[in-house]
Amino acid sequence: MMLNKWAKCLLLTLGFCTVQTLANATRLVDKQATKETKRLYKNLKKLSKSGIMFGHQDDLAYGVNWKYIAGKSDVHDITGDYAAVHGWDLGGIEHAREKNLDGVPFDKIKQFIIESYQRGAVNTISWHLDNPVTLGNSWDTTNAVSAILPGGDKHQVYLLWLDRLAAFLNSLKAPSGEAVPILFRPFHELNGAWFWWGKAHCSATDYVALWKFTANYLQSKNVHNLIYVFNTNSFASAEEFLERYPGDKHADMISFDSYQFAPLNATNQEIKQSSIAFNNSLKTQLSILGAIAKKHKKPMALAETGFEAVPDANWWTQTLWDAIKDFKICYVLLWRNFGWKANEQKMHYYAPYEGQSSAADFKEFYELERTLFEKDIVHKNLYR
Ligand code: BMA
Repeated sequence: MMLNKWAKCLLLTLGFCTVQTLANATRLVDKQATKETKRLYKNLKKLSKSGIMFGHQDDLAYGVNWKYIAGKSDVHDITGDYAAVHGWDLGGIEHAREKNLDGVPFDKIKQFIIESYQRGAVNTISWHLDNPVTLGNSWDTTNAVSAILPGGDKHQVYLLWLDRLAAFLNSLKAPSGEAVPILFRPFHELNGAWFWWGKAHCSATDYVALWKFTANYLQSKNVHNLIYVFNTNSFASAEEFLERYPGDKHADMISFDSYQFAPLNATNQEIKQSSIAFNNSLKTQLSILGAIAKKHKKPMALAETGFEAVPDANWWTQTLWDAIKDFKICYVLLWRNFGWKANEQKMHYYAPYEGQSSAADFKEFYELERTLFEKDIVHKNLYR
């Protein structure tokens, strides 16, 4: 068939627009992102079609009743496989400390990040940094955001802290020389009231300014291995989720944190009730997030979740998986397995360990076709 000049022109324009739309959808905040970082981003979007990666905070460093045993992991003890996503926290790096706020040495974090990257897994980093005004911890809610922005009297302090953060991020180099890509989730749970960068303690304008300043400054320090993950805590509406969103050009992924809570002495029936309510609330939030993700063309994640000490034996398949299975999230990350918290007189862990009451159900969860652990993702070469 012969096409006239106008038809050809129209087809070319349409083709160009499609290519442009695809390019926009895979463009990162950091225009100079390394090629491994770009590939990971592109592959994460693809991967969400085949399943949901399982993640665990500090998984390789310690677990319930053990610390720093090479190769050990509570998840691996039950499933024979490692998590696909490893979460780490850099709280304390701002003071050039040797250990993070939970006592994990930064050189070990670095080693675990590099090793898991070499195996083909994914790493994500949060930053429970101290309050720059009082030097209290992240939970010291003295107003501080405006003080660290340009012109604020703690701006220089913040620059020093960012320099230290940048140096650590730049030190995450594989033996072959490239920087390990990181899903970076700073100033997380931003709509909560508990951190100094939380909603009640700074204006939306200042939060967004802090977000953009941080991303630009890190790039000016040659940090080009980050995928920027925007993160709220539980939310009730798209408006709430987006209230402090920095804009599509300034965020690569969208996510939220949501935990299940029940009183320590809850009866089995109360626990089941709470699991049903949590399952419903996750579904509601994920459907809102799904619509936002579609509109803004961003991959999405459940960046932190869990039910402390997992007192519900079928929680993995019946509550968590049932809630997330129909949504295109890239990953779900469970918080850390600390063990006995003496100051609070309770167990603090979110993934099961061998012998824990939900371990059998976790194994079933592992065996589901669409839950992705390390062995499911390594052959997909996420960095190529
Ligand atoms: C919290 C708890 C704390 C920890 C903090 C940062 O949810 O696990 O014990 O200090 O995260 O990792």
